[in-house]
Amino acid sequence: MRIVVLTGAGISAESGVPVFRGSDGLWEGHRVEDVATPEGFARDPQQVHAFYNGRRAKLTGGAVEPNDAHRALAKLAAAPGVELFLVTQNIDDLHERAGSGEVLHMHGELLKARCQSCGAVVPWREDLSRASVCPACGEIDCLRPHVVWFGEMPFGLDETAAAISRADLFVSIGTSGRVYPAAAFVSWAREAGVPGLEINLDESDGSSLFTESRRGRAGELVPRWVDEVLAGRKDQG
Ligand code: BV8
Repeated sequence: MRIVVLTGAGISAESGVPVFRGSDGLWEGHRVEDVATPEGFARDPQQVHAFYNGRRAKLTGGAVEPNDAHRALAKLAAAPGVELFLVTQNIDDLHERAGSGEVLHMHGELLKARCQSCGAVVPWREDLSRASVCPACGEIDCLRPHVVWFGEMPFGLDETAAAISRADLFVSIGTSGRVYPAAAFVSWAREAGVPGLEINLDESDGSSLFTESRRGRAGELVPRWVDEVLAGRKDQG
């Protein structure tokens, strides 16, 4: 059975990683234009570094752990007869830490830095600043977070489109369906005749496009859905 799963910030919410839109959302107190665009970085690199340094320190600080939803997807991927294509909008490493081997981070990764001089992408767990030295070319004032900002091309779109077109099921977990092209994946699935299942705490912008939409916490609903699939019952519930 070929399944494509797209995850968003909602799957990491129960691990203590703040989502973007909500009362204490990440965009509160920050203008997207200032901290999540190339223009914002060019204008004030230190402000952008501070925004990502704070998130990186929280992620690596020991208080953030994968939750049952991350673990259930790792279990699904390991099941015989299941071919799972996991694409995430999240820049945390919780899928990997839960045991998922292949994760496509379409919006990049918080624990990597990219050199604007030599193009190297390197693991990075500390604070980034203009004084950081590229370990590949030795330059300074050249490293940026290896994340996709607004206006930048997401990673792996062709692979994702191909995986959706040949899938038996497309599942979206924990995303508001606000940001494109990720928010269009459910439409790509519909065009290919692939049924869509949404698992989300609230109604999302794309909920009406799914064959089925389940309301609730990922930590509770994702393990239950995975058990349904593994028991061979119809995964449409
Ligand atoms: C691009 C990385 C060109 C950085 C992020 C007008 C119309 C259409 C599109 C556009 C437009 N104007 C501009 C655009 C393009 C733009 C865009 O979509 N803008 C939006 C605002 C309209 N997109 C881009 O610029 C993208 N690039 O378009 O390039 C292109 C396009 C196609 C082909 C080639 C080239 C790049 C966008 C990437 C930006 N980077 N993140 C970082 O992390 O700092 S975006 C960031 O927000 C996330 O990665 C994610 O993608 C996005 C949305 O976040 P969510 O994950 O959905 O989180 P959110 O808080 O919104 O929602 C959480 C959900 O979880 C809620 O629904 C909640 O109910 C639920 N939830 C909460 N708790 C739980 C839960 N669910 C279950 N259990 C729980 N416990």
